[in-house]
This record gives sequence, structure tokens and C-alpha cells, in this order.
Amino acid sequence: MKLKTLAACLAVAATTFGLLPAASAQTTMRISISIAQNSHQGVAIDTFAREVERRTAGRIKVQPFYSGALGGERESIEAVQLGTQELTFSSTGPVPNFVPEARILDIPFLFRDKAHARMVLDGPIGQDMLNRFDSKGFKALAWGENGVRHMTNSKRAVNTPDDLKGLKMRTMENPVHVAAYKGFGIVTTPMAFPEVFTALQQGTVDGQENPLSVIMAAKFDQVQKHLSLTGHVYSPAIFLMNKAAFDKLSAADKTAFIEAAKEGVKVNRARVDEDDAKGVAELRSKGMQVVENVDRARFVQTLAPVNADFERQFGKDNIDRIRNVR
Ligand code: EAX
Repeated sequence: MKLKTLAACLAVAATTFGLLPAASAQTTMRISISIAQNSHQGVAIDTFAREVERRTAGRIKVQPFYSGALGGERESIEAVQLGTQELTFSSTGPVPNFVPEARILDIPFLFRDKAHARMVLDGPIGQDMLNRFDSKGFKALAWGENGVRHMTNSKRAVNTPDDLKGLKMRTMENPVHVAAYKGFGIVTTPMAFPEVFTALQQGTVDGQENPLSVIMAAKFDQVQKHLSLTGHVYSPAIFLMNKAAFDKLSAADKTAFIEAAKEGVKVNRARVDEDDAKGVAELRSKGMQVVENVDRARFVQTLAPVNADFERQFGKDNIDRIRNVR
């Protein structure tokens, strides 16, 4: 055994058996997002990190990683489940692969607007859904927001659902989205977010769909000509933590983490509102052609058969319970 390894083993043994105090009383945890720091998700995890540190008097540090540095959203959620990474902030894109009940939140045209979605997620339905992560190895700290998704592509202006037929579009790795977009006649290509810019640039896909916040943060205006404000689906986000790492915290620290997540959500939503307010003008100034008024009713109508299928799968009552929150 090398000397260094031996010393390390002795130190671990000494700490484990309480012979020595731990080298440092400070713990560092990691949190990741798949998009850039300068975004609605970046402000969420930066605020969370700052608040955890403040509320634990510096005993716990959270180190943020941006732009998929620790992998895409599915990989990050997997790492959190396994405990190789403590925390992640993710859209619900890949979440149904871990917690199938969460599929219902990604149904197109489910929410009237952001206010409706926030009310549902902050209320009993949202809390109940957070609790469902417990049995899958997660502690879901809070619902955040990715935003209302719109479509972009490099081929043509999209005014009606017919214009989507045959477009090859990247989708999230989300079964509900894939089913719905097929209903529009889109040729769906599920892909992790960190690969999307290159896929658009190289023409592997014609388009993609994301909130204005993401389109701007990822600079998709450089590789996409057309934007249509389809608002076809609300995209939640979530603060996820490894369950065992959370359970190890003192009661006071648990509260600190949950409160820190709530602070993150506040700035996250405020930034989404800001991005939505300025996004069209900004993306136009960068050369995108924007269709602001699509015939929403026709988009909703086109998805009627798919929606009937979702009602059968997820229960019409469950869907109505969400729709009826006012
Ligand atoms: O979470 O994969 C996606 O399109 C997500 O919206 C993006 O990574 C932000």
C-alpha cells in the first residue's frame, strides 16, 4: 500500500471511529442545470446555493454547475437518484422516466397560463406530486418553472398546425410530449438538451420547442429562423435532492434547504416573466421571424384525439382536477 493511501485510510478510520474531528465541518454539495448560468435556471440555483449557505451559517456549501457540465437532465436526475450528485434543478422533461405519475403535468394545453400552473404547483396537487418522489430515492424540494414552450424551426413560418406536418423536431425525452407532437404530424426526435444546438446547426433536426427563456439562453436564434408563439405546453421545473442526503440533515437544515429552494423559485419565476416580456423583441432584433398570433383553438383541436387518449391513461378526473383550479 502506498504511503499516501495508508494515511488516507487511517484518517478515514480515525474519523469514522470518532477518534478525530472531521477534517472540516463544512460539507459541499453539487447542483446542476443543463442550460447556461445566465438564465431563469441559473438564477434559481445561484440563489438556492447562496440561501443554503446563509441559512446553515456556512456549514453547507452548494456548488453550482451549468450548461450540462455534469450531464443532461436525465443523467443528472439519475446521478441524484444514485447519490453520486446531491442536487439538480431540472425541467420535468425526463422526470416521467423516474416518477411516472408526473406525466400528467406535461400534457399540452393543460394550464390556462403561468398563473394557473403556479397555483396548481404551489397548492395541494403540487405538494402531493412532490411527495411521490420520496419512494423513488428523491426528496423533491420545490416546484420551479421552465416556462411556456413555443416552437422554432429553420424551414417555415408556423401559423397553423398544418405547417408542423413533416417537420423534424427535437423533443425532450418525455413520452407525453412525444405522443402529442406526433399528433401534430411532427417527426419527433427525442434528444438530451446539450446536443440540441449542434443538431439544429447541422440540420439533423429542423426545429425544437422551448420557452423564450431557454431559446435566448441557448442562443437558438443563431441556428433557427422561425419562432411561433404556440404556447403549446407549460414546462415545470423541479429542485431534486438525493433522499438519503436529505434525510441525513438535521431538522433545522432540512427546513433551510426547503426555504432556500422556495427563494430560488421566486427569482426563477420572476426571470421567466421578465424573459417572456422582452423575448419576442430581443429574438426579432437577432433576426428571428416571429409569428405572435397563432390560431390557438386549431392547435388545441388538432390534439383532441391525443388528449382523449391522455384522459384514458391518466384519468379524466385527475386532469379535470388540475384544469378546474382557479
Ligand atoms: O430545462 O430539454 C429541454 O428542452 C429543457 O427545456 C431545457 O433543457 C431546460
